Parts: sequence; structure tokens; C-alpha cells
Amino acid sequence: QALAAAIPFNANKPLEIGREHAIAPPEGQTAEPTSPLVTGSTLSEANASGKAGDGRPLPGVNATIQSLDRVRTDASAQMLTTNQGVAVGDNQNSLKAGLRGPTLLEDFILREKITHFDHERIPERIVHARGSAAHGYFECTKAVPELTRAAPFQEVGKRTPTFVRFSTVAGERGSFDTARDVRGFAVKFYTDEGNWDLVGNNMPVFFIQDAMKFPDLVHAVKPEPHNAMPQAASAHDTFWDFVSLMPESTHMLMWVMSDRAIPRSYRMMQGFGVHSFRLVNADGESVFVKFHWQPVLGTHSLVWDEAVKISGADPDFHRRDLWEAIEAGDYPEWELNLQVFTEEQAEQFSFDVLDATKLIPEELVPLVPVGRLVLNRNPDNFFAETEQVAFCTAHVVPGIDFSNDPLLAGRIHSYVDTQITRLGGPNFHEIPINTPLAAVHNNQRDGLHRQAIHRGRVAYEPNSLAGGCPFQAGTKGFVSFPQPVQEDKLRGKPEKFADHYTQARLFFESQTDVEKHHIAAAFRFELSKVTVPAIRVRMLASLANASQELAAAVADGLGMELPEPLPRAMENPPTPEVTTSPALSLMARPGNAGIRSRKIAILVADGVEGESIAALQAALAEEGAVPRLVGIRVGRVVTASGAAIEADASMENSPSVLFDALVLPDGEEAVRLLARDGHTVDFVKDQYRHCKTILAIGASEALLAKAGIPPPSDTDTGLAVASADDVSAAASWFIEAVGMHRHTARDSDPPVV
Ligand code: HDD
Repeated sequence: QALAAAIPFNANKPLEIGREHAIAPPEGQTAEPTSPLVTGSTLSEANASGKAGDGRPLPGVNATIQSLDRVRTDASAQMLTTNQGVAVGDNQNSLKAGLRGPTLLEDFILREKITHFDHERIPERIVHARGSAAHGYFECTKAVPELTRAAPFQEVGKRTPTFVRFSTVAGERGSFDTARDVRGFAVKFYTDEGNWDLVGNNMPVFFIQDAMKFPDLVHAVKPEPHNAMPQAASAHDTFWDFVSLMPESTHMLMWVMSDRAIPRSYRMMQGFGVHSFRLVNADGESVFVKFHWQPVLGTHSLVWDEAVKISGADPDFHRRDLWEAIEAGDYPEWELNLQVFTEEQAEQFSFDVLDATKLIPEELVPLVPVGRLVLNRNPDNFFAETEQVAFCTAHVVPGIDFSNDPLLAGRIHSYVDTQITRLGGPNFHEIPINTPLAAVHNNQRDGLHRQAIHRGRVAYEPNSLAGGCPFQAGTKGFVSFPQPVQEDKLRGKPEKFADHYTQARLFFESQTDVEKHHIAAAFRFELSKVTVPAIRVRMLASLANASQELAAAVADGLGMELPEPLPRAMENPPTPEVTTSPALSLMARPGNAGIRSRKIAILVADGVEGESIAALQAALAEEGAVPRLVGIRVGRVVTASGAAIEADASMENSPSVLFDALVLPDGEEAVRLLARDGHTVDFVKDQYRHCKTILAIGASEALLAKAGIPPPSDTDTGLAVASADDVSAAASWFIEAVGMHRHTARDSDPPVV
């Protein structure tokens, strides 16, 4: 108490070292909290960790975000200072000996500012450098204590704070969002029993089977080392050279050449843990599991021509989409599903569950929904949160364990290791976004950037001087599943790993015709960028083993003969359980969110019929869509009746590819002005070519003709001309048509318009 009286009271401090250890403020000193965390309703007496709350924050309350309040700063109404807190009088001029004299070495203010600036950058992630993230929570909707003792799954309604980062893989930090690529889907669960990171992708399989090959894969796909080209693209020699020599990548190539590799939005893609993991219950019993995230908005993708054009129009397309949806309160949501299976089941499968190039068809093991992930807050600072977050597959909690997947084994090492370089030392877990809500107590000490001030003289165990603390948790702590192992040490692969083509074929055969065409077109495009003919031949020879139909289509597209299939590692693979799995088609999960958050362009120009536009805007907004008036230029537009409306975008700054659907307005004069602007034709053509919904009202029918668009027909479900008198019927048609997302009857290769 005497000691406490001597130290000024810091209301934030008790939270860092656990509530029960809090030093009461000495008499006369205020105990008013400076951080909302202190008063936060998440802190209950039953609080397991001293920071975490009882796991059930009130709706809208997120314990992670509150704990981060401790380090949030806000400069409103504050003086500018140095890093030492010294107020700075002049932030414009360096200190000089005379106005025209030399700048002085003693100018510590200048030097501090420049020095800090010189060191602002940290190494970007070696893969997944380009990413965007958000805070949210995971809510348990089906408790499964019989399967796992992992904290997030113990009780229906329990919420676990999460931070989620989506990413592309190959591109650098400043690359564009809509590259053809795998997307990362990494989820950090701040559970009551420590952090659990589920570091997945939007595809359920991977290119390689063993971590030994990961550096080779990444070196092959990254920009070529001599000239650092191409950026964020697999369409180059070294990638196809490598994969054509690695037949195990064929299944993943199918996914990457499908439209899954160009999602419409991070909010509209699935996520997968990829590997088989283990769930372990309180009795130590274990089953295998695969994790699946299903987006509530359904799975939707771009088309290639659109993705290419978006790269120029808005390189931040996915980042902006995620940010804007959350700012608008349209919180992205996914359902977490488990595919649970036993060791005995696994032994019967025609494939090996330890092989990350294989998936488990849903027909074999159904999905069980157990919870929902909601992202409801954007980060305050990109660097502090999105850039510094460190996901590691090694971060598991009691109840979750690894399988023997050799790819996973390498990952368990790689992620922690890479953070040591990227984040500058072994204390990256103390960076606020990475700190668990569960208390951290151990005898690890020191190292670069250490934040914790460990008290006492004991940093070893066993000890008597600290009463044996921190003590081992025994079975309350993490206990590895005691899987028996007794075999020779050797390098090699289990036999079923050698079946490289059966599931590649399964994937291709499960696609709709449009999807199959897009896959063939993607292979054609990528291989057309390959400059060494032998690589194309080898790739086609490999592909022929998966699908003659596909290989022939690609060969035709490249003006080549179809070569003989490559010799296979396994001549007679086991008969697969299923030869098609409809769930593998992107079309299998359209979602039921209607047109929520879909962006609709309504073209406007002076003389536009304002009433029909206003009626449509209202009807669309009612459905949760985002209608925008797009003009010849931004700013004021005068309607036919003389009213003023504002165009908030122009065809120049927001081209067609940034919108999901198009309304062409009525009004003779407006149509005349729009027809005169070449952007209009591009706008309409691209909407048509990308199979989007187009509604032309009244006089604007002429714009369709000008763009060379065939008149509406029964086969085209996404094109209509409406009379100006019946806008409400037109609005209903439009809303339904936009809800179909794309009108693929129009899809043609090459495009007819
Ligand atoms: Fe990885 C980052 C996903 C295989 C090594 N990986 C990284 C990220 C995701 C994945 C989503 C970005 C995390 C973030 O947002 O910060 N990686 C996967 C998946 C894989 C996979 C789903 C296969 C199933 N990765 C894989 C292997 C290795 C790595 C086999 C190494 C042996 N991955 C890394 C890494 C990265 C990484 C080098 C780069 C930056 C980072 O970890 O933090 O350690």
C-alpha cells in the first residue's frame, strides 16, 4: 500500500496485468478510468483472463477492439510534439545558422522526424503481401463440446472476437486486387484460451503436397527474378514451367483457372482451412475436420475481361468494397461449417486426407454449420492492424490439433519464423493486434521491442522463489493428441498421393458449361503468355490426363495439336466415390441476399427525366442496393423539368466495370448528350459483354442500338426496354434481374459485342 501511494495511479495499468492484481488508487488520487475498457460491460467477475470478458459481449461490443483502445491515439485538439512528448513550435523550417546559412546538426526535431520516416517501411509478406482486413466476431450457433473442447464452440450464442485478413498471393503490397490468383482468408480468433489462427484460402486444395516445395512454387509464380515481371500474375514462363513439371498441381490449377480466382468481392467467396485438422474433446477423443466458410451473400465472381479493366479503373476494388460495406453497416457474414470424419472413414477414402491437393466431396462428408462470422468494424490504422497482424498456423488452442499433412507441418514452422524478420523480432505477439485476450505468463524474456515489464526475479521454472508460478496447467492446458507413431524415418510420399488427376477431373466435370468455357479460356490466356513452346506442350500433355475435353479446347485456342498425355505416376488410381460434385460449381451457392450492396449505375445528363430516375433510386435503395448517378461529368445535372440533381460519379472516373448493373434514363436531350460522349458506348458495351442487367427507359433505347446491342429477346434475361409510364413494373423486373447477378446466355468467346 505504501508503494502504491508513491506511484501515480494509472487507470489503464491494472488491465494489462489482470484485474485481480490491480493496485487500488491511493487516497486522493482519482480512479476515473481513461479507457473505455475499464468500464466496458465485457468485464465481468467471471472474467477468465482479466481482459477477455466472459466470452459473451453485448451485441456491438468487441473485447479485442476495446483492449486496443489502450493504444489508440487521437490528435484532435492536441499540440504537435516530438516522440519524447516535447511540443514542437515550428513544423515548417529546419534550424539554420542564419536564414541562408547551413542547417544545424543539433536540430533534433528535424533529425527525429527524418529518421523515423526513413524507417517507416517493414518487409512485406513474402506471399499474401496485398491484403485488407476487418474486425468482427464469431458466434457459435451449434455447440459441439462432444467434438472439441475449443472455447469458441462450447455454447450457443458465445461470441469470440476475430480479426480477418483477405489477400492475394503473388502480387506485391501495392499490386491490384483483381489479379487472377488464390485469395487468402485468414481468421484470428481471440479465444478465452488463447489465439487460434485459421489461415485458409478461398480454394479448398493447394498446388503442392509437401512444404519442401513451397519456396520453389513461390519463386516460380513471383515476378521473374531477372526483370521483376510480371506483377501479380501467373501468366509467365517460370510458373507454367514449374507446374507443368509438377502434376500434383493439376487439381489446384483447375481452381485457379476458374472464376474463383477473380471473386466479385471478398464478401462473396468461400474460405477453406484446406488441411485436415483434428478436433479433440475434453475426454481426449479426436476426429478429423475440414473447415469451410460459406458467404451469406453467395459465391460470385468477375469475368476475366472485367477483372482486367477493373485493375486499371480501381486497383483497390476489393479493399474498397470491403471497407464501404462495413462503413455502410452492411456487415459481411459467413457461416462456418465443419466436415467431420473419423480416422476409420479416412482410411476407406479413395484419396489420402493428408494430401492437400485433395478435397473431400460433400457427398461423402456433409457440412455441419456451427457458427457465423460477422465483420463489423474497419481497422483504424492500416499499418498498425492489417499490416502488423501476424497469422500463424502454429497458433492453435486446446481442442484444435494438427494432422500429419506434410504441407501443414512446414507451415507450422514457416509463419512464426517469417514474422521474426517481418515484424522485427520474437516479440511480435506483443504488437497490440496480435496480443491474445487471454493472459500471457511465461518465462520468456527480453528480445527486441519487448513491451511487458515482468516483475520479480524469477524467470525460470521450476522455482520456489515465486511459489512455482507460472505453473503448468496440466490437462487444462494444450495437450497434443497422442497419435501413435512407429515407422522408419524416410523421405517420400504415401501411395495415394500419386493420383494427380482424378480430383482435377472431378472438379472440371462438376462445373456448368459456362464455367468450363471460362476455365478453358483462362488456360488459353495464361499459356498464350508463355514464350517457350515446350512448356505449353508439356502443360497440355499433363492436362490431357485430367480432361481430354479441356485439353483439346485449350490446344485449339492456342492453335496447337493436342499432344500425347504425359506418363502418369499412378497408372490405375483407385475408383473415386463420386465423379461429379455439384457443390464444386460457383453456381451452387447463389446466396439469398437479393441485390444487397450491389452497385447500380444510372446514367444521367442534362434533360434527363428526373421522376423515373428518383422512383428507381428509391426502389433500389429499398432493396439495399447502392444506386449511383453517373454523369458525363460530376456535379449538377438539370432535369427535363428544371430540377437540379447531382451526379456523384462520371463515366470517366467510374467506368462500367465498377457497377453490377445499368439503367439508361429517359429524356430526349439527355440521350442526345449521352450519345455524343464515346464513354457511353463503352459503358453500355461492357455491361452487355459482362452479362450484367441493363434497363433502358423510354428514349434511351437508342443508346443500345448505338452500342451495337441486339434488341431484347426471350433468351436474354437481363436486357429490357421499359416505357417511361411504367417505371414501377420496370423496377420490379430490374431488381429480380440484378438478383440473378449475370445473364450468362449472353456469354460468348470471343465476345460478339
Ligand atoms: Fe501460407 C502467408 C494461406 C501454404 C508460408 N498463407 C499466408 C497467408 C495466407 C496463407 C492466407 C496470409 C496471412 C495474412 O493475411 O497475414 N498458405 C496458406 C494456405 C496454404 C499455405 C491456405 C496451403 C494450404 N504457406 C503455405 C506453405 C508455407 C506457407 C506450405 C511454407 C512452408 N504463408 C507462408 C508464410 C506467410 C504466408 C511465408 C507469408 C507472410 C506470413 O506467412 O505471415 O509464412
